Amino acid sequence: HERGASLEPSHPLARGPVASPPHSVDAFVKEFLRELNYGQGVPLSRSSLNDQYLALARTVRGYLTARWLETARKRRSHTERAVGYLSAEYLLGRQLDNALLATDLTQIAEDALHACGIELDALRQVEVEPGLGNGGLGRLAACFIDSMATMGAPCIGYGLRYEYGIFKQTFVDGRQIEIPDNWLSMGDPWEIAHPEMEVPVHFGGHTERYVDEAGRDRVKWIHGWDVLGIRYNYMVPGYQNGVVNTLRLWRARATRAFDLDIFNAGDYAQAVRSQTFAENISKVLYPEDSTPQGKELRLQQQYFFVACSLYDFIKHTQPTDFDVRDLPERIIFQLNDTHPVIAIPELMRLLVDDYGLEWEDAWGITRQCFAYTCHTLLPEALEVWPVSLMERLLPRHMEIIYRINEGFLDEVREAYPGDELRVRRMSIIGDHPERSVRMAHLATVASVKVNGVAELHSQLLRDKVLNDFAELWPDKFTNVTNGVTPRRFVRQANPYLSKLITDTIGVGWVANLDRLEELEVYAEDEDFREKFRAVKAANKERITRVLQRRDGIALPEGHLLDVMVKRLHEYKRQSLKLLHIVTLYDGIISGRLDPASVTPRTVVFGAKAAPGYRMAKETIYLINSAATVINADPRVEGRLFMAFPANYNVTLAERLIPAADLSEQISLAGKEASGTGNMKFALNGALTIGTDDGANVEIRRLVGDDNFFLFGMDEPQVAELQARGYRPADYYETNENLRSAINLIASGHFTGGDRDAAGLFVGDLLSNDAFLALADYQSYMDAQARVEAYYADQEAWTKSAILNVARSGYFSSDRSMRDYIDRIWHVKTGV
Ligand code: B1N
Repeated sequence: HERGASLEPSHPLARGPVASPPHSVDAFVKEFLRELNYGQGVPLSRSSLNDQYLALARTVRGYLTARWLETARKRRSHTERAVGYLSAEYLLGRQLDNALLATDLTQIAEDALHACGIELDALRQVEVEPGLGNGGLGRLAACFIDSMATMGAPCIGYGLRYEYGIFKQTFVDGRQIEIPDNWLSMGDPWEIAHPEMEVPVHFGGHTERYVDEAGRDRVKWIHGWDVLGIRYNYMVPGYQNGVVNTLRLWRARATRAFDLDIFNAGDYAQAVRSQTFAENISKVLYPEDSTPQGKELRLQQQYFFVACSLYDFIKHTQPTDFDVRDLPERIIFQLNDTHPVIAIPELMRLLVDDYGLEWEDAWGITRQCFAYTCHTLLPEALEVWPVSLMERLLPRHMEIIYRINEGFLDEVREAYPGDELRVRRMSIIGDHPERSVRMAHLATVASVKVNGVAELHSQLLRDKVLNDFAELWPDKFTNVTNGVTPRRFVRQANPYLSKLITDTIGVGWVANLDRLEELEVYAEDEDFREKFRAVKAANKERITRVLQRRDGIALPEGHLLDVMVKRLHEYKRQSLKLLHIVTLYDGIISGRLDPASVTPRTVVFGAKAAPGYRMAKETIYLINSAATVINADPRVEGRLFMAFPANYNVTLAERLIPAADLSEQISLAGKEASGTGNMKFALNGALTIGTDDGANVEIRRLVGDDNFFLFGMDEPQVAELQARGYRPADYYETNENLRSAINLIASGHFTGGDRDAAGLFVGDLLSNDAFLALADYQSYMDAQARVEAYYADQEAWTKSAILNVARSGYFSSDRSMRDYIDRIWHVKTGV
């Protein structure tokens, strides 16, 4: 990639903008109008909202650019180790507010736009959030890169620039319909494309052995076909610290060979079709959360972005005289789940085939360059790729995996002579139901460290899922409990609470969240509690306006706001939440429950179902159906209300979570690896009703039992019940309220008399109930009764809510990053 200038790189003119534009309203107006006039090519008087948004975004980006170039220059000039965060998903959310906050330009932008007759808030609404992730895993990646920038840690995020992110959800007659998320259609002002920086990526073909000049046996990969990786850069600003890191996402483009086909083959239409084939690789995000489908295109995506990223790191971020033997001193690649694990054989291929290193040397290097985070415990979520597919798509990588496995299994045999059963369990290659590569095993073998995402999860990884590996390498396993960025999820999402906090304990907490503990004493301060309640009330008013405008939903006033937002999955048990509401409703309409005795409550759901996940979609339909019937039934006397706004996303989360009183974290114990929504709610002063699962365990320990509604079996009890033989029908038969609620659903009461519509849901609960909703039902109902009683005492509730905020500083993703840095990465921080 030729540089285009003849000036020395050190020449002042060659070094980029010397400084950002001044932080003043006048300067901002000038920059904004320049972007509008010269960038969009319109005068203010004829500009559309989209013109104005794009100009504003570019203006703010302009303020970041000098810092970004400076951060990159500093990083190039010394050779300290960096983190290469490899993730197939980044669920970034809207960028504008975050960039304004990072540069401390919010007020200036507001005033400057005002001078132009524009409301900042109107432009905020124009931004389409980049939804390049499914749920917690993708959002975690976004929080982590935010924290690394804020801590001044050297990090490049690598991923895929999907043309279509997570689908847009709508409801038609209560059923989920997916609409393609064409997020780029209005232009993305935050990305910087480099179409000239193409990275070649190869697929298919076969391998050949040859002897090189030195007489050594070597392997050549004769590729079947190629694509090009096109680089897109995004700035990742630290919070008011002058650091701007890089997120680099890759788009697939056809090679010129494809273009040539147009002339050679004579079949123009076919040539264009094959171009589309290559470019399909970065077309769409797979919408399965937790249960990946073994689709060929998905493996292509994984290899594509990882191959681009390794190549880019070695060739474009390191000096030209860089020696690959020094890689471990320069980089640690963090594998965000198994999705990027193909990077391991790819690095081996680069070192052995391209750089000519001996196998053992290459393996020694590779084993120092990766660390692996596992995000699940569900066996069906552990990625495996059929050997047949790997051989066809990545024949050289398959050979390398076999060789890694040979060496590894020798190690196992040496440690456990004669234990062939263990060897088979641990092998990177599995036999059932077909020969396949177990990506979690490959990751564990090659990584410096393997971590789970909450204490319980890491313990279960060691004791169950990866037990053999933990026995062989006990020191390899560690825990890093997840966290969330306080910039987006407190400071931006909850400006009222943020102001109250700053007024009370001063500035500085946004980048040092432990300081929230200074709020603890104010739980006893009546005046503070009053203000705290006023914040909640204001946030409820705000979400009421948002849902009215966005969804036409009219929230009732004065209700307990009970929120369950997360992907729709059986293990998360939205079904249990539905059973709770239906039980209350059933009690009221059957006369067993006086509506006047029911705490007025609004339950808000937000959840997308994977498009092919039938049970999840039936559950959505049932929730919507129940909402329609319950909300319209006068016998309820307005004491229960259900809302299910479609298309729950980061933007809605930012509005909804600060308004919540009650956070629903009710997964079956042992199934939710961590959860991160749970942390966002606690930090915004909601009380949790939850099981002993994932990070709930740590939340409860920190906020205290008195400020958390625990229910349900714990993980050992679950394991015990399942070993005994779980029979959901037993619970149905012996629990009258439960039976009556299920019967009401089965009767078709909510589905216009259609019993079949509820059939799948009810049938499964009674005969299967893989996630033991019925077993935890009574305990959940009892806990909800405790919620009602406690909520009646507003002073006590407020105290608990304040203590949740004061004691949740631990859940900052800054703390998670500190833990990764100290235990795994060992990189330097500071600006
Ligand atoms: O990762 C989050 C955790 O907080 C959640 O508990 C966990 O469920 C989530 C395949 C996944 N685990 N696995 C996925 C997503 C997409 C996909 O294609 C798996 N997501 C999680 C952050 O640690």
